[in-house]
Amino acid sequence: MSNIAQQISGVAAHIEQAKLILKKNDLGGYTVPTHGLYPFQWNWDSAITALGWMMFDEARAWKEIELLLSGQWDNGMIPHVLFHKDSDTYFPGPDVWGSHLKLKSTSISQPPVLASAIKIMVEQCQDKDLLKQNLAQFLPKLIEYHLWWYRERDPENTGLVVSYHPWESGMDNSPAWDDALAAVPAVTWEYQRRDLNHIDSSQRPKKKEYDRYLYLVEFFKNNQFDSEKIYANCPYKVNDIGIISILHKATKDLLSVCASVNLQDDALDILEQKVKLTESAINQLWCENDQFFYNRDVITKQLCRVKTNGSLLTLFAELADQKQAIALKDLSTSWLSASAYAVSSTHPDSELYEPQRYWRGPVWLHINWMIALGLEAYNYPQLSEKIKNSSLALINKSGYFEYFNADTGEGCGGGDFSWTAAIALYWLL
Ligand code: 9YW
Repeated sequence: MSNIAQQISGVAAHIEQAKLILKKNDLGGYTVPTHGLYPFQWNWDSAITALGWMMFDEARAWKEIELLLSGQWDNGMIPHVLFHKDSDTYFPGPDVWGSHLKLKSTSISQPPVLASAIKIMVEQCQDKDLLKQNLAQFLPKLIEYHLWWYRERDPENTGLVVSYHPWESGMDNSPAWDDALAAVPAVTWEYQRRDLNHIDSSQRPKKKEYDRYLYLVEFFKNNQFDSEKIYANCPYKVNDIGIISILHKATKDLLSVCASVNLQDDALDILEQKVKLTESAINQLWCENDQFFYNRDVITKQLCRVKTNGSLLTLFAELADQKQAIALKDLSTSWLSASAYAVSSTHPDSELYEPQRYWRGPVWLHINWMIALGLEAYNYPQLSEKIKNSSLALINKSGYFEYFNADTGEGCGGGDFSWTAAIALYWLL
């Protein structure tokens, strides 16, 4: 048990509760983020949740990945949501997305943390036969997934992939997307949101955002999911620093897992080149004046000048040079002191900060986990530890919520949440 584990009270009870949450959210091989609000399999949730399963049930952990990969498209994309079974508690469902594959899904992806989760799972796994068997099955699919990102989302080979939807970022209503999203037309048809049946509207995105999220969903469908047409005409295109960082880290992790099993494949050379390309391109997103990596609106070519936590993921990716890393470490220190607990999703000094509205301020544990790993990689163990401790203090105070009010630590969004439980298991076991 780690030091942190001893510091928070009732550790054994927390661990038991976290395991129970994963079991309760298990729908027979895949884990829903939480019942009701999110009744399907989400991409980055599942990757992180598999890590939680790995801490106490290895076979179940690999099963989570198997089911996620079962939704992979022929072009390599792993969708953001897999609609394994029908449910009427979530909107928009498969009909709105309109993909008619055998396993229905959305038509965008999500931050590709999967290969990074798998690298940690490989390190943790005790059952070597199970490991070998699963890797043989998964690695070719993961390679295809990473090739898809670079081929379809960076057709001009810039080193910086583009994202087409705030849902793809996983940070839906982040203020970083406000300007880019404002340029997207709103749908004019009536629809019934289901999220507001579960959660108070003060903790969720607004109608003006949903109107545009839905426009984009229809845009993909009306363009028959054709990558070239979408790249040419999508009214929303951003360089998402969170996705770019997570993809970069995951590609390096994938290459390392492939090397560890001596996998030979020409595609690995392509991935090596993409890693180098991103390393040389990343400074386009660095603002020397603000000492910060920003997201960028690819259509207007403007940086999105709001400080959100996605930028600290450049530490997780080890994309920051030493000088940038010092600046980001200093900023993380002051960011941490400005929030009551852990790193909030938007910097509390921003005028767009809202402590309980989803990605506009609240604290998310899985992001803090990645920031903590990044700080550790840059050799700032004390700050990394502080982030873990303040994150675990949230669970201690409020339980396993989807996210937490950054001013009060109060639990927000869905309860008994899978990735929150998974991160706790990773830290506590
Ligand atoms: C949605 C499931 C997902 C997360 C996203 C988060 C939210 C809602 O919930 O998205 O309707 O897709 O923003 O990161 O994967 O937990």
